Formats: sequence, C-alpha cells, structure tokens
Amino acid sequence: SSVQPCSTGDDDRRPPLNDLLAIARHGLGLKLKRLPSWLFYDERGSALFERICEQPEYYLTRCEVALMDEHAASIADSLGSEVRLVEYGSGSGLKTRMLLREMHDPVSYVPVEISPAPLNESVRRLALEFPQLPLQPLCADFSKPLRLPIPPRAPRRTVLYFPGSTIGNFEARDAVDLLRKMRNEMGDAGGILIGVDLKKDVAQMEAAYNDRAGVTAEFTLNMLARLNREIGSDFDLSAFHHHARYNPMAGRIETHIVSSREQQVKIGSSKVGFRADEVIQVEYSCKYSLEDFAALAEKAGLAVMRTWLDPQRMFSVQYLVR
Ligand code: AVI
Repeated sequence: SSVQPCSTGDDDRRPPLNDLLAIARHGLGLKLKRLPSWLFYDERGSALFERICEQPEYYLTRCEVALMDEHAASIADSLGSEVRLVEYGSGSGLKTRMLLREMHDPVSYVPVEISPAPLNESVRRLALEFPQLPLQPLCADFSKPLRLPIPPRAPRRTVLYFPGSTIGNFEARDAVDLLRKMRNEMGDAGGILIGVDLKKDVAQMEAAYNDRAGVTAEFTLNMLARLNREIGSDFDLSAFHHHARYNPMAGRIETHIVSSREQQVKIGSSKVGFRADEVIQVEYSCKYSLEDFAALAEKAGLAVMRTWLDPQRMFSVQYLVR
C-alpha cells in the first residue's frame, strides 16, 4: 500500500499545551464561565468517547452505522468514481471502511486529525483492508484552512466526509463558517458527505447524554481532570457534576459542569471562585430537522443533493454540493 507520512502545517495547529492555562484562565474568567469542547479529547477523553458510542442510550453511532449498512452502496453511487475522500476526524474508522468498500476506484483517502496517535492507528488499520488505496494522513486542525496533500492522480472530485454529527458541536454561526470553509476546500465539482443528528423525542435525546452507566458524566468531568493533569489546577472532581439538558428554543443539548458547592479552584498562580450551582458551559450538541439543516447549508452556499436516513429515522447522512 502507499501510505504517506503524516504531514503537518505548523500554523494550522491548536495552541500548544502550555496555552491550556491561558484558555482555562480566559474561559473561567468570563461572567458566564465556559470551556471549549475540544478540551474533552485527550487520550483518556477519546477512549471515554469510544465507550459512550457503545452505551445503549447513545443512539447516534448505532443509527449511523445502521444507515451505512443499508445505504453505503447508494451513497457511493452518488459520489461517483475517482473521488478523493477527505475525512474530518478519524475515530474508529468503521463508517469509513463501510463507505470505502463501496466506492468506485477512489483516488486517495485523506484522514485529517489533530492528534498523531489515533491518526496513525486508523491509517494502519485501513492499509490492511485497502492495500491498493493511497492513504495521505494529514495531522491538522480541521476547523482551520487545510493544505491538502497533492493527490497521486487527478481526482474527478474531492468529497469531504464529516460523519458522527460532529457539526452539531459547533454553534450555528460557527457551523456555517465551517461549512463555508469546507465549500472552498472541496472545489467546484466537489461535495460534502455529512452526518447530522435529527430532532426527536426530548427524553430520547436527553438519555443519550445521560447514560445510566455514567460514562458521559465521566467524559464531561475528564475535562477538569485533564486540566488538573496538564496545568496543575486543583479541581476537586467530587465537588462538580455533569448536567446535560435539551434547550428546545436553541434546538440543542447543552452540557454543563456544575459546581456542587461554593468553592475556590487554583488555576496557575491565581484562584477562580465558584458559587454553589454555578455552571461551566462545555458543549452544545445541536439537533436539526431536515429543513433546519438545509437552511443552514444554504447560508454557506450549499445545497442538499441527497439525504439518507437510518431505518428508525433518527439520524441522517446528507450530500451537499455547490
Ligand atoms: C462528537 N460529538 C458528535 C458527540 C455528541 O454527541 O455531541 C460528543 C458527545 N458528547 C457527549 N456525548 C457525546
């Protein structure tokens, strides 16, 4: 197989880890405290996320896999032949493998991932199953403009694959900006294949973010544990808890870390005070109706060419073009 070494664009990276202190200070210094959701994904957080995907309440992954099981061939037909497939994020790679198995003469596969370890692992696995497919991993932050590696032969089109409803973790305004950036990267003939979680029964959505086994709560609190590990803050994890509720006005699950009591936490050389029940906003998971998402795409200059649903009609994969 032909696997290129991981390329990086230095200027495209997230801030180095010692900037974590500045990020924490800034977010916790705001009147309404907030921390960015990408902070969840250190090694432990990524492992916890994989476990969330296996929880019975977390329907998103199961539904998207069921969707790919039923529709991967039809999706591949819509993308056409000689496609360069660029994936935003790498993850476990199951959905990618389901898609690649059905694709017609793909030119190359470019996984884009910020951390080198999962990137190398996904490439290693794919190389075993697809020895003929050129793999061009790119170690970069997909929310910033990308410098894509030169493809081994001219593709008919570039398709950006963004599964998992990760677009839901961006506020509507940021989601439009990201889609606009993707529109530039895919070029005139290109497309975006994107997983989008759908609005549904509130209890079902809230259960997905409050699993009984408590894995999501552990995932959420890992953000504080990570700060303790990496910037030496002294969050007492037993004095904070996870809280995730659906906000029907905004159409999103909003996840907060709640301070169980009044307390002070050391962040670097200073202290941050928390009132009892004060929250840190840490994640949005936006949910869309098909009409909502088409309107969002349109704001980014994109049209929904096709939509596929899973058998339970809980999750969608959509193909967007200019
Ligand atoms: C990665 N992302 C789509 C997940 C979601 O559903 O918003 C992250 C997650 N947060 C809590 N559970 C899962």
